Amino acid sequence: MRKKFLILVTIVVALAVGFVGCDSGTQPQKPQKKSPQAEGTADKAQAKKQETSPETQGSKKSTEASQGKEEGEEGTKQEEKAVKLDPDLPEPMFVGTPTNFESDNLDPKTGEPRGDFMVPENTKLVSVGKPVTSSDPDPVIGEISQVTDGTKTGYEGDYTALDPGVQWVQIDLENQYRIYAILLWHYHSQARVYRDVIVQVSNDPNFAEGVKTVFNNDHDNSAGLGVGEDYEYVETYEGKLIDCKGVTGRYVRVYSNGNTANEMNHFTEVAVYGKPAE
Ligand SMILES: [Ca+2]
Repeated sequence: MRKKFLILVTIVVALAVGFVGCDSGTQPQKPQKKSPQAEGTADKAQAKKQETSPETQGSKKSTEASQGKEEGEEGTKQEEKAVKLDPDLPEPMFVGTPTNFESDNLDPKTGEPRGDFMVPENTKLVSVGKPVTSSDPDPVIGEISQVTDGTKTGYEGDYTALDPGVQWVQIDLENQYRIYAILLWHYHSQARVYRDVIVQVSNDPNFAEGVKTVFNNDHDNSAGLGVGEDYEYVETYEGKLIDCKGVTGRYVRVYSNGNTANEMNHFTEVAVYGKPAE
């Protein structure tokens, strides 16, 4: 009896499977199949969709989705339109590729033109005249306010010099900014490499938390802030341009640890380019 019943069940199941198979067409697996390419495209489309505004996503029907996406992308492009950073540069103090210094971690692009650097439209110089503090409150030469006085020539008297060892200057931008570039000048009237150049951004004036490191060329951790992967570079009139990628913060701190000519830490100017953070 039980055997008959089992056979009956088997037949019924077999018929049912066959019926479903016929009903769904000759390629029952097709709807579940997706080529890796199609899958990738869908993922990308989904990712793009998430990048656009929630309003666009919510209000548009699927038939209007592509149109809505284009509008969203255009809107984003307009907001973040890139323009060439055009910093005010001082006159060069020497020409040619400098060689009279030692560095085992020197930027291989040393001596090459820097080229254009793009920033979002309406990015402004936001550091001039802003308050400066430092690890050495009594500079050997000059005043720490010279770090943001807008003067960046390589002449004597246009820099402040802090004691030997690891020292820093810190700028209070007085508001939070999205920072896109920092241009940094030490003493640049001769070819020099400043050691352990580390640039950090934070909303904490004590740099105890929320610290974002935007540049670190201390490749042997001699400053004790961690190993950095950036190159050492030679000071020139162009300043060192640091790509900050829109990092947000109110305070900028710049470290150094002597240089190839002497143990002092000379700061000529730190120029911060950004837009108010919303
Ligand atoms: Ca200055």
